[in-house]
Amino acid sequence: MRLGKRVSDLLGVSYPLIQGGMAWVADASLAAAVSNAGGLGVIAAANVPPDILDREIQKAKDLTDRPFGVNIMLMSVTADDALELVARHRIPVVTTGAGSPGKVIERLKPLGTKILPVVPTTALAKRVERQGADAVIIEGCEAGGHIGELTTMVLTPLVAQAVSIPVIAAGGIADGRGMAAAFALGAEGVQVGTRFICAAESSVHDRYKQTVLSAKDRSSAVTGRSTGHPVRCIRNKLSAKFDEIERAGASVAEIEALGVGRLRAAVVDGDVEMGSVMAGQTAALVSRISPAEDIIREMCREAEDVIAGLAECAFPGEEIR
Ligand code: TUI
Repeated sequence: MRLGKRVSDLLGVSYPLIQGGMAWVADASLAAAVSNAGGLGVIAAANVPPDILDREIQKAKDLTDRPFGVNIMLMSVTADDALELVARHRIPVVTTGAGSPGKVIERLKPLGTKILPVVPTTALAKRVERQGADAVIIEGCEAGGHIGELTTMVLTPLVAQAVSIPVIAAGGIADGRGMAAAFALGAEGVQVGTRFICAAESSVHDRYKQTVLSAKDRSSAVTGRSTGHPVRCIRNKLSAKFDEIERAGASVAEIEALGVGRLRAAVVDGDVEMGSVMAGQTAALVSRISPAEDIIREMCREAEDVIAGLAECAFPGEEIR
């Protein structure tokens, strides 16, 4: 069977590659570009007022005839409105994050929507399978934004052996090497976020893109660990301020207050010093701005090459079989 066929058939796409539903970043123009290139583009509904989300969905429908999805961020105050819009537009695929997707599954499953919750642990993966999820996206802590504690390297095989629905790996995947590794670990698809921040079709502020492009391995920081809602971003004045107030014993409310509006400030206004430049550890691997189509083709081609190369190898020394 072709690699990732269960996932590409489920989603109705050519490649088993989903674009991350990044808040403020994943709009209609990015989602449509990814879908037109054969992946699954996703519009982020987090904190988007219903009239604007409605317009974005309509815009994506105008820009592509291929399937695209919507990400419902369950902690967002607009999550219920997003759920109704997705139902009304008969969106074929929904990804969820930052909470239990029970209500989403109950509302959308009867409509035939494919539901792919993002989860950070094995226990949650098993729970969403029981609740009726069609596949599960496991997100390792290499990812950007709101993260769990486990790495993709460990979470992928653990969840792959614990559930029967397809596992899609997210966090730490930005090229064909990471994609091949995810398949080696038992994933049947990948979700890619950070690399698409620097897609030509991404509307994020140019200073945000340049900050991702300049990132090195140690540029990545996690803010707000003590609140129980850690967020991975690129180290800057804001992340230093988070460290400072956390060390000084600030309350959860004070720490959370420091984060309010910071993602929008970075993405929309280009405030890359006091804004929250959310990105995964793979920012260090992203070195140029390219069209979504080139990103997808390059990743899939490289993954095939890596897998073919490994198949020719053998360990030195005595035969083991
Ligand atoms: O949701 C994400 N990543 C995000 S959301 C986001 S928006 C934001 N804006 C400002 C400040 C903070 C965040 C940025 N990045 N990833 C998916 C994800 N879901 N990671 C972890 C989870 C998760 C956590 C708990 C999923 C389910 C869950 O369930 C808890 C329960 O008890 O059911």
